[in-house]
Amino acid sequence: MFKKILIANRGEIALRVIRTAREMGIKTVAVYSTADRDSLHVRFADEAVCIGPPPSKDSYLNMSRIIAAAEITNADAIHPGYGFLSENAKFSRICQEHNIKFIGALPEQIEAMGDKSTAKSTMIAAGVPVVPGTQGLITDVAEAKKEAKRIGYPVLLKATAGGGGKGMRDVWDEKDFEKAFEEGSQEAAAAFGNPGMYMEKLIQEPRHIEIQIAGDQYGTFCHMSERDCSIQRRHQKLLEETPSPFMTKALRKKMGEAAIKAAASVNYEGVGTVEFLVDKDRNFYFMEMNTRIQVEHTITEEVIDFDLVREQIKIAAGIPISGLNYEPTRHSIQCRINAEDPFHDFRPNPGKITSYHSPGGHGVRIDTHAYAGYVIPPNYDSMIGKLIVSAQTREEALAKMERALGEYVIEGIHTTIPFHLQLMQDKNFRAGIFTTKFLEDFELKKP
Ligand code: MV4
Repeated sequence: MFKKILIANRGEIALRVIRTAREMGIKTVAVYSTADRDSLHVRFADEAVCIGPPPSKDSYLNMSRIIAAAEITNADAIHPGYGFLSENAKFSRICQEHNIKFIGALPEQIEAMGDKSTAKSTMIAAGVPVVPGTQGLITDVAEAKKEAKRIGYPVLLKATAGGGGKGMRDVWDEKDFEKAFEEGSQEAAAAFGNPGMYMEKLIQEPRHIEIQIAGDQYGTFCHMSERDCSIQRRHQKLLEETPSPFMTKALRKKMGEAAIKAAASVNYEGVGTVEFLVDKDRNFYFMEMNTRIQVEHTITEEVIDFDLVREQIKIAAGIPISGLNYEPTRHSIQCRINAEDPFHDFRPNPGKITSYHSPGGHGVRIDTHAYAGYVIPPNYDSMIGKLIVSAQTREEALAKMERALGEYVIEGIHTTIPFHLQLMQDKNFRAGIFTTKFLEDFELKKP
C-alpha cells in the first residue's frame, strides 16, 4: 500500500481524499495556490506545499510544480480529484515516468475516451449501444447531409473534443445544416483547438443516467448502480440522485452490463463512470466515459454503503476487486451548494462567508471546505459544498432534503440553497418526471 499520497486538487474533494487516506493509515500532502493559504485542505493534510499563484495554469494545472512537490515530500502516489489534471493523459504519463502512481486512469485509457468520435467507434466494436450517426468525423459536408437525410432530422452535430456542449448544434432542417456545421466546428476549434465534428440522431427529451463502475488490474469489473443527473443547467449539474426514478431492475442490469463492456473494451483500471442518454422508451445510448472520481460519487457511496475513494486507492495499489455487482438499498440525493446567485442567472458570487451553520441529523452528509470566515477566492469553481441526504425511500429523502436545506445557514454570499428549496416544491420533480430539459422550463420565483 502507498505510504504517502499527494492530492493535486483543492476544496471539498481534497478534503474527501485526505479523510479516506487517514482512515487507511496513509500520510497526505496538500498542494495549494497562494489564494488557498487558509483552505481546510492545507490544514487537514499532514504536509502542505505551495505550488504557485492563484491562476490554475500556474498552480493546480502546473504539472512540473506538482511533480516537484511530490518528489520533495517523497509521495509515492498522486490523487488528482476531479477537474484540473484528473483526465489529463500527459500528466498520467509523467507520473508513470517519475515512478509516482497516478490514482486514476492510465494514459492510454484517458486517450481512448477523450476523443468522443474515437470512443464511439470503440463502443460500437464492443457492442455497446450508441446513438445512430456518422462513423468517424465529418470530412465532407455534402456526404454528411446525405447521411443526415438517411438517419432523419433532427440531428445533432457534436465536437469530437467535446464536453460541456461546446460546439454542439441541433439541426432540424437540411437548409440549416451547413451553417450549423460551420459554426459548431469554429466554436470547437476555438474552445479545444480541434475542429473535428461528428453527427448523431437527436434524442429528444432524454434523461442523463450514468453508471458507476470499477475495474481492477486483473481484468475484473463490477457495476455499482446508477445516478440520474438530468437536473442540469447549461451543462452544469445541480442535483443528482440514485436510484433514478425512471430506472427498472431490468434496465439497471442491462445498463450495468453495457457499462462493464464499455470499460472492459479499454482495459479500464480504477473507478469510472459511463454516461448514457436514455429516451422515453428506455432505449439507452453510450454518451461518454469519465475516467475520474466524480462530484456526485457520494450518493452512490450512500446507497451501496461503500467508500469509492478507498476503492480507487486499493485498485491503484494492485488489490483485486470482488467482481460483485451492487444494487442500491436506499435512496440518496445530492444538492450542489454553489456560491452563485440563482436570482441573477446563477452569477458566481465569491467573497467572505460571514456566518455558517450546517444541517445535521440522521441521513445527512455534508462534504465541504466552507466555514465561517472563509473567503471564497474568485479563481476557481463556484461549488462550495455538497449536501447529501439518504433515506429508505425517495419520498423520505425529498422530505429530509427539504428539511436540511431549511436548516442550512450560509451568510455573506448568495448560494444555490434557495433554488434547491424551490425545486423540492416542484410537482413534476417530486413525481420523478423530468428530463435534461427540465431546468429550461423551470421558473424560479423571486423571494
Ligand atoms: C445528445 C443529446 C441528444 N441527442 N446527443 C450534452 C453534452 C454532451 N456530452 C452530450 N449532450 C447531449 N447529447 C444526442 N444524440 C442531448 C445532449 C444534452 C444533454 C445531455 C445530458 C445532460 C444534459 C444535456 C443538456 C443538453 C443536451
